[in-house]
Order: sequence, then structure tokens, then C-alpha cells
Amino acid sequence: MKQILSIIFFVMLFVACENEPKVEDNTLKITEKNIVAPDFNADSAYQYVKSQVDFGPRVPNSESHVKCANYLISEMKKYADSVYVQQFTANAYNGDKLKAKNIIAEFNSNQTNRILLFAHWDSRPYADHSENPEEWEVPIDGANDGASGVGVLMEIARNLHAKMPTVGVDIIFFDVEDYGQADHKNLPYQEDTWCLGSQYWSKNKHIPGYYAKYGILLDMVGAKNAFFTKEGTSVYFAPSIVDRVWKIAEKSGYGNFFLNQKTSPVTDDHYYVNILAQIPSIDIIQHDPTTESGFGAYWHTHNDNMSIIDKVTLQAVGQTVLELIYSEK
Ligand code: AHN
Ligand code: ZN
Repeated sequence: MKQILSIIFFVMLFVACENEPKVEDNTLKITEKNIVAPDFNADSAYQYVKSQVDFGPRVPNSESHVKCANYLISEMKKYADSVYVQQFTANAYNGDKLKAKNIIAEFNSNQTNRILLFAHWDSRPYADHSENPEEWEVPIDGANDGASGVGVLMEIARNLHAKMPTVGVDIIFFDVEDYGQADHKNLPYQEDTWCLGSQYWSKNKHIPGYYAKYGILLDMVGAKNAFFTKEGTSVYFAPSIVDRVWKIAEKSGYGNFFLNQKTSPVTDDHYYVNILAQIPSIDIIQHDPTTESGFGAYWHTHNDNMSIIDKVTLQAVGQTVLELIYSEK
């Protein structure tokens, strides 16, 4: 009997010792995380993407564009402390005068320590990367190129409203990002024809002297099997933010989406926010090495529709950004 008891005692001791590191691990996790980020709901984000696409292509000066703007403004008013709408006329590369709107939603208004999240909400008037010339002048849905980034940020807005983080957050939906010079028209190259909304805001902030300690652009963040690389402009202007986001993604289990690989610079809204507004900003943008453009094969074609959107990708990006926001002290 005594022998059996001592065996049981030793077995229990062994089990206890084995369990010890596990207990320590948990303690570490709780203190490290401090404030727990809410769960990003990819079903909700998917619906936000779809609602935009359902208006039809959000091409400036079209009825769909007006309707989608109204929808975005009314949705953001449900969640934000304040919503600012910046109306302006953008001069397109071809002389078109475009009625444009930047939509700015402010969360935790009293906090001076702020971060900026952004995406473009317009969609491209051309499918100039299509193989069929008859499609070049037909506007695209831009489910991924445009709507995905906005959809993820809308779901983040919903979460911010439910549980205010310590940091102040501003979300901007930039207009006329994608009205850049058309490839198929073979015109002489012109500078700065893309990203007209972010160029305008960077020169005319919604609040004079507005500042955020860093910015994050979400562009093409919803395609199936997407991955994100450390894009050159982001690494140049905001290397520490890139590293932080990529580390958080890895810790959150999304390392398969966020690759530890640097790729060449992209001219996107974050470029102008960096050089004109001087807010160090990064771009979370899909990179595809198998295509000439470096973006997905659907890019600027009619294949950029809801069929390529995958909730798993929306989840990876959305949860990573939420973890970042709620890790801010
Ligand atoms: C250019 O094609 C110059 N820049 C990529 C920015 C972009 C276009 N993102 C979405 N559409
Ligand atoms: Zn585009």
C-alpha cells in the first residue's frame, strides 16, 4: 500500500512539473497582451465589401459613386464620434473634372495620441489590364481593389464603437485613387495621376495641423490565397511600423499571409501621406510575383469581383490591425 501511495505521489509530482511551463506561458500571454483585442468578424466585413460592390462600379461622377458615398457616410455615422466629408473637384489626367469626396471618421476624439487607417473607396473606370480590348473602357467592380480595404475598416469601426481603445483612431476613405492614366491609351507619361484623394487630403487636412503618429493603408486585402510582403515605400518611410505589424500577424497566427520578404515600392495613397502629410505610413497590399504588375492576375480586370473575395484573408488582415490598435497604450 505504502509503495502504491509513493508511486502515485511521484506520478503526481511528475505531472505537476510537466504542467509548470504551461502555466507560466499563460501568465506571460495575459500580461503581454494587457488589453485584449475584440474578435474581427469576417462575415460582417464580407457584407460591407458586398454592399459597396452592389452599388455598381464606384466611378467618380456616376450615380453608383454618389449612392455608395451616402451609404459609407451613414454607416460611419453609426460608429464614429464625428464624420467629416471633404468635397472637392479632382482634375483627372484626361481633363475630366471629378466630383470627389474623402470620408473621414474620428474615434476617441479627445485623445491626442492618434493613429490613421485608410483605404480608397472609388473603383477604376477601366479594365485596362484585361486581355480583351473591348473591355478596356468598361468600369470594374473593384471588389478587392477598393472595396476590400474599406470593408475591413468598416468592421474595425464597428469594433471601435463597441469597445473604445486607448489610442485615438481616424479612418479615412480616400476617393479618386484609381482614376490614374489609362494604360491602353498610350499617352505620354504624366506624374501624380493616381491617388488624387489622398493628395488632396495631405495638402488640405480635415483639421488644420492634424497629426497621427503613423498610418496604415489597406489595399487589396481580401483575395483568396493573398499574401502581403514588406512593400518598399513602407519600409523606406516607416520600417518600425512594418516590423510591428508583421510581428503581430505572426503572433496572431497569420504568418502565412504576412511574408518576411521585401518587395519593390508601390505608388499608392500611403506614398502621398508620407511625402505630403509627413505621417509615416505603410501599405498592406497584396503582392503576386507570378504577374508582371506584381499584383493579382485579377488586377484592373473584370475578374476583380466578389468571386475572388475570401473571408479568411479579410480575417487575417482585420484581426492583425485590431490587435495592433488595442496594443497601443
Ligand atoms: C499604380 O498602379 C501606379 N499603383 C498601384 C496603386 C493602386 C492601383 N492600388 C490599387 N489600384
Ligand atoms: Zn486599382
